[in-house]
Amino acid sequence: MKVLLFSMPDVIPHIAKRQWEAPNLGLSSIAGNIDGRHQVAIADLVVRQWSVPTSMRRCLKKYQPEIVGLSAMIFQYFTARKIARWIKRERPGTLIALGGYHATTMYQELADSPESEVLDFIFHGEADHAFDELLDALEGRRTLESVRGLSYKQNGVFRHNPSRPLEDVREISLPDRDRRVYGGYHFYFDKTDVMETSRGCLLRCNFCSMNQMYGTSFRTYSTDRVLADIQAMYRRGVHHILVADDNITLDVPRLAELCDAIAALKHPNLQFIIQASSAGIAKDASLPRRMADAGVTQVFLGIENGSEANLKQMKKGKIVGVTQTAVKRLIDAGIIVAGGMITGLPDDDVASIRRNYEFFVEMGIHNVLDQIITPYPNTEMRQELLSDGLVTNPYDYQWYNGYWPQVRTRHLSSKELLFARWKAKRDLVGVWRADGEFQRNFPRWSWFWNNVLRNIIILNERRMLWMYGEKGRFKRQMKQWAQLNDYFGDMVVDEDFFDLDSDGPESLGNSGTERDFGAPPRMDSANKPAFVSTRDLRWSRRLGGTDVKTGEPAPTDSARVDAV
Ligand code: B12
Ligand code: SF4
Repeated sequence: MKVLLFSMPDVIPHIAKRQWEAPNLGLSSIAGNIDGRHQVAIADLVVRQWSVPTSMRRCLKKYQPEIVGLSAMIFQYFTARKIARWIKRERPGTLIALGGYHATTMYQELADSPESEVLDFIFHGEADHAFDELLDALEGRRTLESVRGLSYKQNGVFRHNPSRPLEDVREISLPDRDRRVYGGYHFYFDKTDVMETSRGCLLRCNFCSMNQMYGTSFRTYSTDRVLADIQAMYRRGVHHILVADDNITLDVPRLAELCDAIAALKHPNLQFIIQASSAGIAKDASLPRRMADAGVTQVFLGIENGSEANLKQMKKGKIVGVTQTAVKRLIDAGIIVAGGMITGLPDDDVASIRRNYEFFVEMGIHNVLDQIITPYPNTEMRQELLSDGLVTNPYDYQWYNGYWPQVRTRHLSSKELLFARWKAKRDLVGVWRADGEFQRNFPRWSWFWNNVLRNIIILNERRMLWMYGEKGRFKRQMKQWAQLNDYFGDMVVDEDFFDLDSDGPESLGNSGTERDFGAPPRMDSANKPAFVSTRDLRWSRRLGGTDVKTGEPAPTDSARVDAV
């Protein structure tokens, strides 16, 4: 069959538009596991943001797909459904499948919504093998009913097959990056790609969607497979790699050995960004050095907050001390630290928000990646915020990307929260400078940024403040950022939300959109998380673990996962 896979173009305001444009790994993994008799093309629309409709039209014309697959996180679904409608209009016979995080966490609600009219298939969970099974079914070699993790239509109504057990990662072939139709992926203009060395996480941070995909589990790829993947990318001229693992530091000895094996490849200029937990990094004093030797130049640390009370609210544990240790050791090893921050917790006020930024700045974090707590569907955090009456936009998910506030705190309205965060970041972090490790790792880009772009931005900001004042500047910038993902020229934004002198709407989202997005998430009306009780138990059994609801040791296929 002819298959065309699209990832969505939507980006977030705080990862500057042209700074980082990475391919979607999930789609390459699906392509790598599809039988060779099918023709597969992958179009990552993130590298065609300025011409989405034209690029799609060209792809449809060139590849004449019989089935189109769309990959979307929650905030990207808004664009995905427009694309689905658009394809059905342009090429009515084309089948459309939706997969990824939004489909996985909300497949039943999506199936019940009017929007499901344009969808033929919804995948919940991993689809490395499931998509190939669907193609088999469409060619009559098996039944649709036998494809686990698939929802399909029968007489116009969606039927949901049982969820899929977690894949045995030994049976997942390497991603096929040759199926991509575009090039130009980059990180600060270095050619970039994405890989994984493990899947899953054993922690239970209550705002995270991840366990709805993998349950509470941790599966690791073999060192040979990881090295083969790196070699394949290196041969393609990729020297900069994002490791997509949720928490690569769960098994510290494995990570250290993996680093040694990568260092032994002796590939010059190989650079990695990894995501890690502070506790994992702090566990072994030799780890940052071994990571640096392997080429790890940047670590994204899930720090989230400097307040013990806020950390407790997010079920992050008491990590302030280990965070300080981890950050210091990484900086000492010459590694850039990008600190993930979550703000806007129920008891936050202007002072506590500013204290949190100070905490990050004092530690010497190079890059503060700040998000406002977001009530992602079917997460425990959403339940808590809803029952405390703090969610101001429960259903208009296009704004659920961590930048825009979907909540208020006990002291700040959503609008005040957005402004407090905007101002704290400007006052305390300021216009970022590419210093130290950044300069060493990206010398040309750092020079251009520090000497040219940064000065232009500072001058422009001064001019804007002089012309419009602080509130005016805030309003203009927010309006511009809110329209960042308007690829079809039809996005409606209520500007009053950014006007600090007007009472304005309570949130940026449209409260009338519930019906567009289907029923409220299942957990919104349930006492118990239905999702966890059915799927996680099945996954736990398959992996030989115990009931995740009891809090017993979680399932893993790695024998020596450190206590977390
Ligand atoms: C890497 C990553 C990123 C990278 C993205 C780079 C890139 N192009 O890949 C970066 C760091 C930039 C990033 C940023 C963000 N991310 Co992110 N990210 C991830 C992460 C850790 C891994 C994704 C990945 O590659 N997984 C490995 C591949 C193999 O799996 P996969 O993508 O899930 O694909 C499988 C299935 O989903 C399915 N599938 C996927 N697409 C499709 C399509 C079809 C047709 C089918 C059939 C199946 C299918 O099959 C695939 C194979 O099994 C996930 C968490 C996770 N573990 O998945 C979060 C995650 C996806 N991110 C998330 C979020 C919220 C964000 C941000 C909004 C956060 C923020 N505010 O900063 C931004 C938005 C980025 C943007 N677009 O501007 C959330 C999504 C929540 C949700 N409910 O939608 C996740 C789940 C993290 C979390 N802990 O909650 N992210
Ligand atoms: S450590 Fe990261 S991946 Fe694991 S549960 Fe917490 S936020 Fe999610």
